[in-house]
Amino acid sequence: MMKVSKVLHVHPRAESLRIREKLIKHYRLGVVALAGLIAHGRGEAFDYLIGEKTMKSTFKAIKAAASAMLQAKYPVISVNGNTAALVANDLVKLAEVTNAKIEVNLFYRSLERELAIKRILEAAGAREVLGVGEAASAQIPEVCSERRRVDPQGILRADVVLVPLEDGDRTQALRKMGKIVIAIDLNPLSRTAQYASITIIDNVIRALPALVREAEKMRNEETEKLREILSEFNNREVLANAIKHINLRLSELAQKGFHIFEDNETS
Ligand code: PTJ
Repeated sequence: MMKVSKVLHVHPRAESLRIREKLIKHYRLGVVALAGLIAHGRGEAFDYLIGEKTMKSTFKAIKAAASAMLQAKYPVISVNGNTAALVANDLVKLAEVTNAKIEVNLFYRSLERELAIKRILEAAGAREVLGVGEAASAQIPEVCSERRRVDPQGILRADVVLVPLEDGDRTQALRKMGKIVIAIDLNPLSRTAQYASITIIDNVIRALPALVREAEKMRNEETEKLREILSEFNNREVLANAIKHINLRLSELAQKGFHIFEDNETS
């Protein structure tokens, strides 16, 4: 049997396999939850439908998200297992550019996982990691999962919270608390995507670096300009455009018949 490392050089979907390997490795290291592997599979399915490229309408959401984070008085980035495994460096860079706090917040909470994620973030350059152990001493009302536990110096007092790979209940609860919630989720139909103030419908692998680039570009903009970007942003439109994009893409593919397997069939 061919070793995975060899397959990675020749496989047509090598990048996708590399990401899977990274998640499996981090599952074994106690960073990613077992359910995180399943959640990634759901994400991959939507990425296939989207075309594995950032959609035009998503760039609008990325711009609005950068503008919201740069305008925020107290922005916080919520980090879970999958995002720590996949984009730790970009999370730390984003925190630096937008002057945001980083907080570990898990659906499947355990002190071991919190510490493992903290170590990864620190290795990526984070100087402060909130929400670990006793530090997560506050609770978000109306959330029954472990995600309700937050740091009083972090998510509890934040005005803007970035939540990559979130669940719908907490997104809704954070909105009810008056916070601006920025979600990153490949599924435009998920409750998180629907409830967030700004939904970046994209793979965290692409969305995080794009968000860092946008924040770097915009960090010296006038506050007035940043406000204008945010006030003109319409999340309903972004969600509708993503669904239209999938719909159109599938219709075109259905008309053409086979697409990606064409070469294989003739060779
Ligand atoms: O690390 P923990 O303990 O917080 O647990 C993490 C998971 C992901 C298991 C937990 O947050 C969970 O159960 O999430 P859900 O409710 O399954 O939601 C995950 C969402 O993220 C789904 O809508 C997926 O489509 C989406 N998703 C998965 N992988 C990616 C993604 N979105 C963007 N980029 C991805 N790579």
